[in-house]
Amino acid sequence: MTLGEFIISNQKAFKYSSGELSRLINSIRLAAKVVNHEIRKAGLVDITGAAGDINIQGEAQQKLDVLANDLFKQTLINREIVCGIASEEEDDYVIVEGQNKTNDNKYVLLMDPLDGSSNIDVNVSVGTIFSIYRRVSPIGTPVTKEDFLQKGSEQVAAGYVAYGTSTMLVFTTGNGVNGFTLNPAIGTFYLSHPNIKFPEIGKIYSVSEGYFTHFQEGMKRFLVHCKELNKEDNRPYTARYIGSLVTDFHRNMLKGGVYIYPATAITPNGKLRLLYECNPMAFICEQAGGKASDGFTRILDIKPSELHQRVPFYCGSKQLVQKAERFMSEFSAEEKPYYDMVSNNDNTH
Ligand code: AHM
Ligand code: MG
Repeated sequence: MTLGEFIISNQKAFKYSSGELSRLINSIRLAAKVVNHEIRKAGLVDITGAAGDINIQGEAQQKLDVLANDLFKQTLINREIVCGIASEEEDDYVIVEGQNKTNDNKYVLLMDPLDGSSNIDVNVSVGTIFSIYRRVSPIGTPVTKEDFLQKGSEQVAAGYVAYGTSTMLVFTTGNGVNGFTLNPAIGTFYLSHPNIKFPEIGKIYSVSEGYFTHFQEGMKRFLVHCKELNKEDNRPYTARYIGSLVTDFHRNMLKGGVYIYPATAITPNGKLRLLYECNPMAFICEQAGGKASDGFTRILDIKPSELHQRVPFYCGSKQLVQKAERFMSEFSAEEKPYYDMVSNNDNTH
């Protein structure tokens, strides 16, 4: 079954079936194929000049994350399919107006157009993450910040594109998670992973342990626990950290594991962005039977206050996330204010 056929046959299962959401997913599908095409040429940059340089046609080359942002934005704007866009690459949200300066669309889209982009130069997989909400402000008026600052539990759809050894589009509309693999020869996504479910018990942990010294006590003890020998519990676990959220998440969802970007003494709110990294992944995670929290609280229950706010992120197989949370509440509950009270919502890395 192709993605196009899937969308048509599942239209009724989409939360809102006016066809608008289907058209929006279709637009994402198109943009994903264009971005995929650009990414697959990335290794040739060495021949035509590094990003930021002047290429042989004398044109300035765009960095791929900026290019991906423009491609997704333009596709959505040209098709007049959303009323607003927020992106990791944009300081503020973008109001999308139709040709007559009005816009009757009801959805806003938030995205990280190219996550893990520092991996591009070394030929490692990257991804696009997106999150879709129904606007809360009146239809026909310009979108407001409140349309974007909704709890993750209000998401209508969320997904990611993994540009890996193959290109996959994985998404949920609140009715399970399905994965589609691109056949590059004909440019069509096929349903390859229907109804994906996280293995409840995983064996993989994905944490950047290089920051160990900056972690809270609970996280340190959890990591020691992961490495201890315990046959009943299948330990020691396996460490896998690519540093590309989409790729780490995707592997863990298929094989069973937990991804954690915790609070550190240097980055008290972690690194990842709540609105367009953690919320969409948390929605997919829960829809696949997994669990996502900030170590204490369910991600989807957090009321956002800023477009680019960061949050510690624990996400994956239920039992592993629960285990990490137990270590956090036993040893770091006292330290929790160290994440709550320090504001680290700037948009710089
Ligand atoms: P980015 O949005 O600048 O690409 O940062 C997000 C990425 C995630 O994909 C990845 O898991 C994390 O940053 C890696 O960070 P670190 O290098 O600190 O481990
Ligand atoms: Mg990112």
